[in-house]
Amino acid sequence: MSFPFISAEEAASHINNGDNVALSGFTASGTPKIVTIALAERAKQFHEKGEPFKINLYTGASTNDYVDGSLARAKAIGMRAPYQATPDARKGVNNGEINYYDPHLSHMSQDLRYGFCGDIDVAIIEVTEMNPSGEVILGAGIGMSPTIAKMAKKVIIEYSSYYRTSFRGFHDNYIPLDPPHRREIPVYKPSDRIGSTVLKIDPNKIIGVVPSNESESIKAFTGISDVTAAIGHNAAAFLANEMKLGRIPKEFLPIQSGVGNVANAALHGLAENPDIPKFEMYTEVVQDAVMDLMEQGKCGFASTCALAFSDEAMLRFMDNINFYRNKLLMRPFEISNHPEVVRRIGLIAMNTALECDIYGNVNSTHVMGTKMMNGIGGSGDFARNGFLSIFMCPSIQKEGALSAIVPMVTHVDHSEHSVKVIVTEQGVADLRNKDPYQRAKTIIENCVHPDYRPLMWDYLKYAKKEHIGHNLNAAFAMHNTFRETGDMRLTDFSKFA
Ligand code: 0RQ
Repeated sequence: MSFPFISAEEAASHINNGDNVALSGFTASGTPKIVTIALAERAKQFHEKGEPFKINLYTGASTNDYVDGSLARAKAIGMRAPYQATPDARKGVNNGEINYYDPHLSHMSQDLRYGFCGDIDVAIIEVTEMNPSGEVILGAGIGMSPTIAKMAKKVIIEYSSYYRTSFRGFHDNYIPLDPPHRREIPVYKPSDRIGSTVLKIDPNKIIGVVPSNESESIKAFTGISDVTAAIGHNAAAFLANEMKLGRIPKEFLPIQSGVGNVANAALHGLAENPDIPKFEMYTEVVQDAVMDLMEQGKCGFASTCALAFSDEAMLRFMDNINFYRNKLLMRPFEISNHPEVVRRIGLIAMNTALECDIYGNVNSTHVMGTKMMNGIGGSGDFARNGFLSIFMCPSIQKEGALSAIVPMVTHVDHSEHSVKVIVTEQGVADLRNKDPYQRAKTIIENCVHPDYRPLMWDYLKYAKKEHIGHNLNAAFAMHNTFRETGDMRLTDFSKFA
C-alpha cells in the first residue's frame, strides 16, 4: 500500500471541531510541527465566520510553539493534557480559555486506553522512516505514540527529513496489557529492551503523509549560574557521601533528572564530583548535559522517553550518532516513568520544586497556589517511587523578595511522605527518619536563605505545638505579604501571636 503525500492544510481539514487529537513526541522532541500550524489557521477561519472550533489536545509532554503556541493563540484548544510549558498555552490555562488536566505522565496512555478521555479521533505522528505496510521509525521522542497509533480512528503522518542519520534502533515501542491481564514490566536495568524498534500502524487508518523538514527548535541553556552550580554541587556531594556511608551501593544507582535550569546544573554537579562513579540513567528526558556526561565517560547508558537536545546539540548528536547507538534507548513515557520499574531499579530521583515547606511538602506546579506554571510532569512518578527522592530549588527567587521555603506550601504536588531530601544552594536537608519538628529544624538550618531564617523560627514560635506545628492564621502570611508589598521579607508573624 502506498500512502498519498498531502499538504498540511489538507491534513488539517480532516480534523473537526470537538475532535480528540493526540500527538506523537515528548517535550518538543518527536512532536509534529506542520499540521498543527495549518490546524490553527483552520480554527481562525472558523472563528472569523463566527463558528466554534476547538480540539481537545493530548500529547506526550510539553510541546513547542508549533503546537501549543500556535493553537493557544488561535484559541483552538478545549481540553489539554498532560503537560504544557509554552507562554501562550500557560496564559490560556490560567485565564480559563483552556481546560487543563494535569495527571502523572505515566498514567496518560492508560487513561486513554481505559476510555477516561473518550475516543481518539485523530493522531498526528512524526516519523523518520516508514514502509508501505505502515511500519514506522519514530523521531527524537516517543511519548505515547504506540497507544495513540493503536487507538486513533485516523492517523496523519508527518514525515520528517530533518534527521539526516537514521534513528532506527533507538526506540523500544511497547504497550502493556490492561487489567486484569497486566503482567510485570520486564525492565530490570535501564538498558533492558522489552519492545520493538518499529511501530506498526494500521495502514488503512493512515489518511496521508505530510512532508516536514523542521528541527525541534529547542534552544540551548543559557549557562549555569553560581546558584544553580551550588545546588548541583550540594546534591552531588550528598550522593557521594551516601555512597561512602554504604547507603548507595558501590555500583551506584540509576539517576533520573527533571527538566530546566536546575536539573541541568545538577547533572553538571554529578559530572564534576570525582567521588561519583560512572552511572546510568532511567529518566524521561535527556538534555544536552547528558551528551557531555556520555562523552566524558561519566554516564554509560540512558533510558529516556525523548532526546530533548537543543538544535545545536542535535546536530552534534547526529554527527556522532554511532557513538550513542548502544548508550541510549527511548521508551513510551508509560514505561520510562513506570512506578514499578522506578521502585525495582532503585532510582535516585532529582526534580525541581517551585516551593517547599518546612515539613517537606513540595509545590512544583502552582505559583502562589493558583497560577499554573507547567504541570506535574513525571516528577510524581519518580518522587513517589524512587530509592531517594530529591527536590532542588534556589532558596530565593526574584532577587530575594520571595523565599522558596515557606511555612506551608500553597499547593501540594509531592507530600512529606514522598520527599526524602531537599537541596538548595545553601545546603542539604536530609528528611529521612525525622519527625515534623526535626524536619523543620534541618530545613531551616540547611536550606533556607539567611535573610529568611529568623522569619521561619518566628513562625514556629507562634505555631500550635502539636504533631505538626502550624498556625493556620499565619501559614500563608508570607505569600499574602508578597502579594500586598512585593516582598516576603516584610512579613510580621508577631501579629499572629
Ligand atoms: O521565572 O522564568 O520568569 O525567571 O519559575 O524557575 O529557578 O529557573 O527553575 O527552570 O528549573 O524550573 C519547577 C518550573 C523549575 C520546573 C520548575 C520562577 C522563577 C523562574 C523557573 P522566570 P528556575 P527551572 C520533568 C519532571 C515540574 C515538573 C517536573 C517544572 C521560573 O522544573 O515545571 O519536575 N517542574 N517534571 O523565578 C514564583 C516561586 C518560584 C517562582 C521559581 N516560588 N514563586 N516564581 N519561580 N520558584 C519534566 C517533565 O515531566 C516533562
